[in-house]
Amino acid sequence: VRLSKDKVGVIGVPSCKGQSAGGVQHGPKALRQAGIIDKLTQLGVEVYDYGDLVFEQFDDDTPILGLKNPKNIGLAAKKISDQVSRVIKDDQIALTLGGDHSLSIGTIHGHAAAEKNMCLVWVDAHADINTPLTSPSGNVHGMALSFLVKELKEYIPQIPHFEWIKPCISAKDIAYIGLRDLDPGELWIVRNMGISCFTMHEVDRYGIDMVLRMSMQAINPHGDRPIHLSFDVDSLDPRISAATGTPVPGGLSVREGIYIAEELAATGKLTAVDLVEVNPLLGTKEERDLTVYAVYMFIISGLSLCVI
Ligand code: B3U
Ligand code: MN
Ligand code: MN
Repeated sequence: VRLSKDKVGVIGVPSCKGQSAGGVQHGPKALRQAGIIDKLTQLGVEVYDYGDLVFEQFDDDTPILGLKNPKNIGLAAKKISDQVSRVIKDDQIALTLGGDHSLSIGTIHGHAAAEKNMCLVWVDAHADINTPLTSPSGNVHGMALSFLVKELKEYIPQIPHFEWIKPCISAKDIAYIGLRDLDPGELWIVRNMGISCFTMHEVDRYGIDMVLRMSMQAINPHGDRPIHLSFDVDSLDPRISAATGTPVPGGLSVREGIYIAEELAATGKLTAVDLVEVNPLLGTKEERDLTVYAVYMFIISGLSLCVI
């Protein structure tokens, strides 16, 4: 099995303002300490580590239409987008270590800027596609996709510092895997906009291999499109990933999660991976270590040549 590229660019994104629990900004540090970069290097991957992005902090950031931290998040997303775009144009796979899932506004925007034809696999317990008007919480990590999907353009109000974000992906180019906790507005969007959706029910019914085949059939039938894998650790069952802000029972097993990484890597078209919502301040030490270890295995499986 070959990777799409033998070079990986690592970008740490210590973001936390897209949700309300403290600690998720320490995700990149915890994942680095697990030894991901050394392991990838030992396995023959050329790794370029760009360190963690530094974001200016604005304390005068009042919510707009309920959306919390618009200035911090809007400006951070621009920085993330530019960095991911640069890394992909340098012919490296962009591996982004988060941080909360609002960072994917930037990573997907940046990926689409570098590779027009990209498609997206979003693995999560949640759909993260509330608009600012349907969001029950005002947390941007639950809205990330709404700013990016072309078909939702008319539903998105103007938010200061978000003006630069141009919808860059069509509903038909997105596949969800692992969903099990949606809000009413999200359910309406997923049902009516044409996004492929494989909830935990489909994973149970068809098995993860078939779900991946159906996902690729839907968004990448010729296997020629660059793939963006956005992986929220809360897609995994909380027995494995307790160290995350919004755990939901009934999730993916470790093997199902890793199988997603392996199979998408085996397409040879994996171009960007987001790893988000690891919060090392939640759970016991054992729970935190297990969450981080599962993510470590996921990344090594997806980004090294160890699919023999
Ligand atoms: N859908 C809810 C909760 C949520 C979304 N993403 C996470 N939690 N991690 C919301 O706030 O939009
Ligand atoms: Mn989630
Ligand atoms: Mn998410």
